[in-house]
Order: sequence, then C-alpha cells, then structure tokens
Amino acid sequence: RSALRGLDTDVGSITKSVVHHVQTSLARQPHNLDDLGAYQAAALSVRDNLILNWNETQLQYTRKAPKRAYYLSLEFLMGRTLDNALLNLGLKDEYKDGIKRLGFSIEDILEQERDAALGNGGLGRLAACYLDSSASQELPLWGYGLRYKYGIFQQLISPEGNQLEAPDPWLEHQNPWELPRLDVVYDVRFYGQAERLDGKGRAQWTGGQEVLAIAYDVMIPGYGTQTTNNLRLWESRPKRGFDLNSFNAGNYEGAVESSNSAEAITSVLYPNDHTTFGKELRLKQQYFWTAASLADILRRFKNLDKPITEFPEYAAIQLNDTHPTLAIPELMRVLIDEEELDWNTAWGIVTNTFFYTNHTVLPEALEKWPVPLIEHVLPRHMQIIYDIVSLRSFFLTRTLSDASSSRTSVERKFPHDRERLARMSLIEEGQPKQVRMAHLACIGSRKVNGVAELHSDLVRTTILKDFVEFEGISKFGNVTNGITPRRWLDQCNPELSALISKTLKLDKTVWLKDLTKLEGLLPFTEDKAFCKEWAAIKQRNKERLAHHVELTLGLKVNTNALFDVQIKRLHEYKRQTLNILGVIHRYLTLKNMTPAKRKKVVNRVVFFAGKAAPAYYIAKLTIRLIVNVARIINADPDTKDHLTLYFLPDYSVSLAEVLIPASNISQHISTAGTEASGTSNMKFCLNGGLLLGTVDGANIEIAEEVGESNVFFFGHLTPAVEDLRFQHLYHPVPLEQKCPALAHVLNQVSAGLFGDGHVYEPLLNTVRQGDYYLLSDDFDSYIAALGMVDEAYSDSEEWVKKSIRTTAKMGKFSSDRAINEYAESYWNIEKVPVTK
Ligand code: 26W
Repeated sequence: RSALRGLDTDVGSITKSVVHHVQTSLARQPHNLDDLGAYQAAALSVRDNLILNWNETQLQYTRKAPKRAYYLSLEFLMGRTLDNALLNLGLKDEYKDGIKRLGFSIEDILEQERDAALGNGGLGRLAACYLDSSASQELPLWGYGLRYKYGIFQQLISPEGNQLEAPDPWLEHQNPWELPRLDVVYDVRFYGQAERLDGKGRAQWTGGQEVLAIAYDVMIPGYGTQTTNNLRLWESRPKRGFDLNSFNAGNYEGAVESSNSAEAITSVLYPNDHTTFGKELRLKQQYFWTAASLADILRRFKNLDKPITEFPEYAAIQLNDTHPTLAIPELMRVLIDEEELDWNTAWGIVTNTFFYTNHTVLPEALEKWPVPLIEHVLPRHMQIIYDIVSLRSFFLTRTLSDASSSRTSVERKFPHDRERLARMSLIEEGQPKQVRMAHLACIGSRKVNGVAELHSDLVRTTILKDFVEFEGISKFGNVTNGITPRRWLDQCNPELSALISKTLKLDKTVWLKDLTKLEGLLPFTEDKAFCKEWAAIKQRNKERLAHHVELTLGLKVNTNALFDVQIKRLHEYKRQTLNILGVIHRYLTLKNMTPAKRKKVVNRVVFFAGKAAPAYYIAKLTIRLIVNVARIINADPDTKDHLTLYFLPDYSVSLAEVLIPASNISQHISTAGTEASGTSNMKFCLNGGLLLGTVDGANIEIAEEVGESNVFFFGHLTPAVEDLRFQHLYHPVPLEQKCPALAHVLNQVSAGLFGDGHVYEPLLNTVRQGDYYLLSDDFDSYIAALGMVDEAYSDSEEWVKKSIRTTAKMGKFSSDRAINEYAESYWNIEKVPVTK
C-alpha cells in the first residue's frame, strides 16, 4: 500500500532518491555523511511524495470548489514530522530498508529532527491532532497560524532546581517541511488614523505602519489517503527593507528600527497559557495573523466569482479560543469599508462564518484588551467594536435574510435589567476600559462550543450564561476533544499497535481510522497468552523510558516498579503540588516502616515533566521543590528501592511519545471544574495506562467509557468547589485540624528536609492561606486513591485486564470523531475524495 502518486516506492528507488538529495539538495557526498545529513536527505525525499499529493489535493479543492473550513490557531504543536509522514504515507518499512542500505538506522535518523514546538500545551497539540484528522478524513480544512522564529523555550534545570529558559532556534537547520510562498504576500496595517466617512458606518483607515505577511505552507498528509491538507503560517517582514531617508541623514539605527519592529511580530511564541499579559506585541501578532489569513481566505473565495453574500456558504472559520477574535471586526472592516456593504448585511455574513471554541473557564485566562491599546494599534477596529456595542446590531439574530426584520436587543428582551447589560457588554468598565474578547467571539459566531461535556456545561452556566439566556441554548454546544491514534498509538507504541492488529485480525489501516474497533480486544482479557504479551510490551516501553532517562540524566531507573506519570504545563489548578506533597507523604510513611514492612509495599517511580511560564513564580517554585525532593529521596538508602522521583527537563511532544507508552498510572488531578478537558488523559488510556484523576474535564467521559472500576477517582466534585472556597474564606479551620497528614508534610518541608525550607514558604502558603485549589480538601482522598492504585497493581493479572479494557474503550476519543462532529454539526463541510 502506498499513497504515492507518480514516484516509485520500491526500496531501490527510495535509496536513489535519498542519494539524489544528498548530492543535489545538500551538495554533499553520500560516503561522507552524518546522521543529520541523512535525516535531511530522507526528509527531502519523503517531501517529494507529500508535494505531489498536496498538489493533487489542492487542485481538487480548486476544481470542485466545496465549502472549506479554516482553523485559526495561534499555536500548532506539531512535534516531529518524518516518522508521522512515513506512517501516513505507508512507507515506513520501505524507508527503513532504504536507509539501512545506505548504512544508517532509521531510529537514529528520526532522532535528528527537532520538534516543531509552536505551542504551549493542550490547545496547540489539539490543533495538530485536528489537522491530522482532517486530512485523514478527507475534509477540506486548512490551518492558519504564525511561523514563529522561536517556538516554546527550552527548559533547563539549574543545580538548585530552578527552571531556566533558553531560546528554541528550531529553524537553525533548514526546515524541509515548509514551502516558502514568496508570492503569497499581504499588507497589514497598524496604528494610523481612522476617519468616518458617512452615516453608514464606513470609514477610511490610513497612515501608520505597514508590514508584509509572507506565507509558508506546511503539508499535512492524511493517513491512508491522498489528501494532503495545508497549514499556512505567516511570517512578518518589513515592507521596506529600511528607510532610506533616515539612512541618508546618517541615522543608521533609526533606519533599521522599522525593519526590526516588523520582524519582531513573528519572532517568538508567547510562553504563557492561562494568563494574559496585555502586551502590545501580542495584540499585533493576533491582528497580523487574522488580517493576513482573512485576506487569503477572501481572495480564494473571490476566485469563485460568487456574490460576497455567499461567503458563508464557502467558508467556515473556526476560532481556536479567543486569540483570533479580531477576525470578527476585521471581516466587518473589509466588508463595510472595502466591499461597501451595509452594516446589517456585513454582520449577517460575519455571524454565519465564524465558530468559537472556548478552552478554559479560568477567569485569569479570559482575554481582555485595554481599549486605549486597541485604539492606538487598531483605531478602525475599535470603532467597529463600539459600533457593535452601541449603534447598530448589538445582538441581531444570525440569519442573513431576516437580519433587519428580527432585530432584537438585550434591552428589548430584558427591559430595565441594567446589571445584565453591564455583565454582557463587550466593554468592561474600569481604568482602563477593556474589551472582553470571549463576548465578542460569542456574539460574532454562528455557534460556540466547549471541549468536554462538563466544560461545555460550565461555559453555558457560568461565563456565557447571559448569552445563553439571550440567544438560546442551541447556539451553545459541546465537542469533546480527541487525539490522533496515528501519532498517539501507532507511532509512539509500534509494538502495541502490531499486537492489536494481529489480535483483531485487522490491518492497522482499518482500526486506526475506526478506533471503536478496539472494542474487539475485550474478549482477549481472558486470553492468558495475549495478556502476557500485553504486559511484556508495557514492560519494554518502561525500559525504553528508563534508557532515555539514563541517556539524558545519567540516572538508572528501577523498571520493576510501578511507573506513575504526571506531565503537563505547571499550573496551580493542575495541582502538581498535590502530587509532590503526596510523594513526600509516601516517603515519610516509608521512613517510619520497618525494612520488613517496606518490602511489602508497591515500589513506585514517579515522573514529572512540564514547563512553567517564565513569570509564574509559584509554578517555578513547584519545579524547584520536585527537583529537590528527588535529590533527597533518590539518595536515601532506606527508601530508594521503594520510591524514586524524576523531573525530566524540557517536556515536549517527542518526550511525551516516550513517556506515555511507559506509564502504568497517570495523574490528571485538577481541582474539579478547572480542567476544560485534558487530552493527555486520553493518550495514556489509549496506551493501556490507567488513570488517577479528579471528576473533571474529559476524565468523566473516559470513566463513562471504561467503567468506574477501571479508573481511580478521588476528590470533591464541581458543585462543592464554590462552597469550599467560601468556607476557606469565612470559616477557616486550622490545617492541623482539618488535614493533619498534609500539615505534617508542609511542616517537614518548612523544617528544611529538602533544603532551605524558607525558599518554599510562598508555595506552602498557597496551601496554608486561602488554598484556592482545595489541596487540603482533597488530600486525604488523594492519598486513599493512591493506596487503591497500589492494591490494584499488586494483582498483576487483574491489572493487565484493566489495562486492556481501558485501551479497548478509547474509540470515542479519536480526533477523527471530533473533527467529523465539527464538520457535520458546525462547519457544514463534506469530504472531498482525492482520486484521479
Ligand atoms: C492568552 C493566554 C492564554 C493562552 C492559552 C490563555 C489560554 C490559553 C489556552 C486556551 C489554554 C489551553 O491550552 N487550554 C487547554 O485546552 C486544551 C484543549 O482543548 C484542554 O484539553 C485543556 O484542558 C485546556 O486547559
């Protein structure tokens, strides 16, 4: 099988093609080549295949002119491409052989590739999974994002245990996976003046700074299809290289300054998630990207020669969180000022084009931009936002035909309810006034969704409650997140994938595209040989991880212990602190045991990995505590056979691909109601790791699928959280009384068991004072749940069955299911088979 067009795919031809690229593209000698060179040549050879499929796909899209969807995301956390491309093309074995003939090993070559890490965490990785699924499902979808020169920072850990940040120069060696499109260029304006022209809301925007947006295309191959979709990333360039007038006046610095500031726009990914900063450069990124993407989408539509009012019949634009919300006033600007449409027609088009996905209900993560900043950077857009608020259409119904006839306003629907008006306004009063981007995204969109059932309920009943009451519930849906089983099972766990194919007697191309087929594994929980093989693969994956730790940290890991993994961005709501305090509790308990008793406990190795936002002090302190706890307990001869702990630096997609298949249990322990969905929970379960978690996000739906007896739940439920926080504030109970076990752990840290206790006071105080994330309320049940994990793990036969059942019930969480829900119930797009 091969998805190739035109190129020969026998091993001989592949070898030839790689050698050809060594000699021509790289201008090097095949007999004098290192792994990096071999990687580059192999990548270029694979790329030739992708390009042919890409061309064919785009040709079909142009010819058939279907409705298309566009996924606007500031982050695409793609990871590595070569292995994925080989698997999707069905050419892994051929290239493996071809590379071997040239004297290289495919494993070593794959390791040469740097991750494309243009994202922070869940939101960016979700976008990457959705691109894979769109191509695999033959759906006409393009991604639009920014081509950051520097992706997420590289994390180093200092000897004291502090996180240090270093830049990520991922483009240092050429990137074979992108095609510069120097001919696809748009002007983007900033600053300047906006002058109103007439009473119809039209205006002219002039002056200021103009910047060029240049397109780079990244090919997205589908699995077992010819469809190869596109991810278009914009790079900013100065419109004029430098200002000759300043140069001639002897002002060299001034002359290069404008070029610096233009290039700055796409220079770096902002490394914070869940906190907003209100930085001008971030606002410029958001506008630069939405303006270029919309111009590109509009140009493509105009080639169809249809009336502009039909735009929503040809384009659906998905807003990945509120980051691209400026696309809403930008489309209004183009339609009114350039296309000269009247306001209502323009608003009708806008509200039939956009779709908004919310990814978090945490208040500090909800974007707000100061009105004076928008006025300064985007004066015309500020006018339009004010017009949406006051003048014209604040909350028209969304059908084009009756836009003007069925005009209703909040005031008319809820007379004299001034508080409601203030709550719903796009502008938050204060010093300065701020634009609430979630409100703008909501009223400017056809539909709004959350990313797991509980989260979507919270969106409907908390942050957008007033909008539900005003616009009706049917606009507010749910699409539970998903993950691509290609990368997150076949690629990262090839042995398990092979065992599944063998057992189901199905080619992997079948079950990887219909993941519910995994249910066919259920009867095999009774098959001893199968269970044994299942367990052996998990064991080998643990050894692979141990090997990685030895290579990178020089430490030997006990692979006979239970592997317990928590890997995600560091954040108080995700409660890594709960985990590390639990580890300390376990350590103290072990210390108090006799050696004979210790021998009876389940041995455990705990892994942490994750980055903290560079300015997030408490999160960084948590890393420091983890590293120093590891230093002490890993060296304690009394306990080190029973409990060890590792913080693996520089968490990435590639590291996740090693960690996830190796886990026995993974932790997803956010305070109830705070984690919108989580997606790594799905990845662990798909790889037969069990889940220890709170009743939050997609954990709930995972438990519904696998059955509560196969997950370890603990902690308070969402409805209790508000009351508990109220009690913390108004009826605080001393920690020693409320949770003595936790109080003892905190005291030991304070007393200096893990180095200078002083250092950790600010972190410990988040628990002692206020305890916003309810560690003291959940600690006892957390420890109890860990005990239940130990007990279950002791019964190794039953554990393997749980593991198999978990994998078997993961069908729902394929991103193919999710992308099809978006296609059908949101975007209204259809498959476009690509065949000649
Ligand atoms: C402006 C700062 C900022 C940056 C990123 C605020 C918020 C974000 C993201 C919305 C945060 C994020 O990544 N949310 C995660 O989205 C995943 C995919 O839906 C979910 O699985 C995670 O639960 C959610 O935390």
